[in-house]
Amino acid sequence: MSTLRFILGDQLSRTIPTLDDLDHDADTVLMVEVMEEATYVPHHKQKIVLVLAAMRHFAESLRAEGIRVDYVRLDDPDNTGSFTGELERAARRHLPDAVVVTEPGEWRVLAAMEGWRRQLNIPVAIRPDTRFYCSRNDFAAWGRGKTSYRMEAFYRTWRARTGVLMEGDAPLGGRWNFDADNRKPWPADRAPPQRLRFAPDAVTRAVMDLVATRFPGHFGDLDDFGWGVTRADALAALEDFAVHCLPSFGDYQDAMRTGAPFLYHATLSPYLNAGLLTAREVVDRALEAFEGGTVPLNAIEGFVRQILGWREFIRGVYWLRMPGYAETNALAATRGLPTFYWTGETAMNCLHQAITDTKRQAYAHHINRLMVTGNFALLAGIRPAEIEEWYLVVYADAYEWVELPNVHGMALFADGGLMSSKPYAAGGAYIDRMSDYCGGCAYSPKVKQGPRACPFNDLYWAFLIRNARALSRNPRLAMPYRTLAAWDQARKDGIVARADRFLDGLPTGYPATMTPPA
Ligand code: FAD
Ligand code: DLZ
Ligand code: SF4
Repeated sequence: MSTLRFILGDQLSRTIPTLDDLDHDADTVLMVEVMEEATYVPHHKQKIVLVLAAMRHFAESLRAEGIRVDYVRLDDPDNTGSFTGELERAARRHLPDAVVVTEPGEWRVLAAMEGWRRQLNIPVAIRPDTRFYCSRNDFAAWGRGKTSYRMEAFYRTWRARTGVLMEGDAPLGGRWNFDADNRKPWPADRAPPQRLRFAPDAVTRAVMDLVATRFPGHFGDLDDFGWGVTRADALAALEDFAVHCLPSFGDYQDAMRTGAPFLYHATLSPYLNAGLLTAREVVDRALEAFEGGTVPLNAIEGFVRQILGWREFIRGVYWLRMPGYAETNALAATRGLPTFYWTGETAMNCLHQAITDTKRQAYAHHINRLMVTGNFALLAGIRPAEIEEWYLVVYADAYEWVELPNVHGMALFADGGLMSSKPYAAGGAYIDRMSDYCGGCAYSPKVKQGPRACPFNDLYWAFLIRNARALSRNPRLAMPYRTLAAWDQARKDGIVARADRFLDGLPTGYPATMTPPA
């Protein structure tokens, strides 16, 4: 019995179920570099480099174990360009008795996988992905009967189930949530920490050349590529984070600072999502640091919440609600995406900084994603599909299972509150409090009208006015709606007119230098 074991670019884990029961003598592992995966959205150049270089290294590590690997490169002249085409070709080469895969991270790919049995005419086993704390079935059981899902409730249940940061039935330290301690702005005199980055090796440099030649019109710079591409790199990044950054992770979790995109964040999501690290080993290493006494409770709880809470919850919502989840547009948002999302060329310094960091590093931390680029898209009423595509393109860690609920549900409220109790809408004062961006901006959050007025302020109030029917009864928005109720109609009309004038003046669509999606 020979089995063809197909491993995708975000399944680079030795523990991937595809490799369970591998027969070294009879089986072949298949890995394929295909144009379809690089172009179904025009991914950031660094994301393509990271995935392809990590795939090549992973294949080598399997070969070093004596495993037979059939690896198809992007520039193979016979490459058909798709998972399905390459699997068909490989099945003709190897004549396997069966194919084994692990469920993918995107609905689009699962739909293709489900056709493989018929197309290949041999058994195809799609195994559940066991690299998460919460299986799709367990999440479905937890969500049964609920009309909305809340991360906090999920997180408490899973803390109790796993025993992480628990003292018997109670949360360690007497509280489930230390978020209130985790909102310190970055002190002006504090230097950002030096972060561990990785110099590209020969394999990575060859992929960088390939990407520069084949995808010149994709978003993003290659010059600063510093991501790890091997399991050893990912473990080193985890170690560096646990020792040097985790102790301060909580305090400055929401802070933003010019020219310092990483601060004390883990920068581990590209490795977790590609499979170079598992959630359990990241949480276990963080807990070990906490037990060693170097990490305060607000930091470890804040970090565990991100992985055991948010990451698992987001994945659960994606698989429970897809494919219909992507189709909702609760706030009827229809504007095109401003061109500055691709170029970074805008006088709004917060957006300029967040987008420039993103171009340079294929990274921005959570608050930049949520409260700068996400907040603008929410307030401006950008059509969900357009801004969702942007998020899927620009980040090294972006795969639809994690990108979509974060954007559609958390940033845009396009699901009407299925996973958030209110939209994350904010004016300029929030960005001013949490960053140093406003100091270097052509606008000021303190100026309410005229050419220096921060556009976020009118956009914020105009958003609430426009969406009053959908949002004014939300108890968590009672305060701003009370403020609005005290304003006369002429004042409100003026705000909406100024906001519309500002938005109507923004060019939309891809710049001429970029490749639109295939
Ligand atoms: P840290 O802040 O140090 O957090 C530690 C880890 O927790 C991360 O590595 C990540 O695995 C996990 N995590 C934290 N928050 C979330 C979350 N909301 N959802 C899922 N995992 C989380 N994350 C992605 O991995 N891919 C995406 O495509 C993605 N798109 C996002 C889009 C928007 C609009 C928003 C608001 C958030 C998005 N996130 C996404 C979540 C989060 O911003 C990133 O996981 C985080 O910035 C990654 O950097 P880090 O490793 O330094 O994270
Ligand atoms: C993101 C990506 C890219 C750019 N290229 C490949 C590839 O050539 N081969 C591959 O197996 N995977 C690639 N990936 C990751 C896939 O897009 C990812 O595995 C699917 O979206 C399923 O989650
Ligand atoms: Fe952003 Fe407004 Fe601050 Fe400028 S003034 S950086 S636009 S929040």
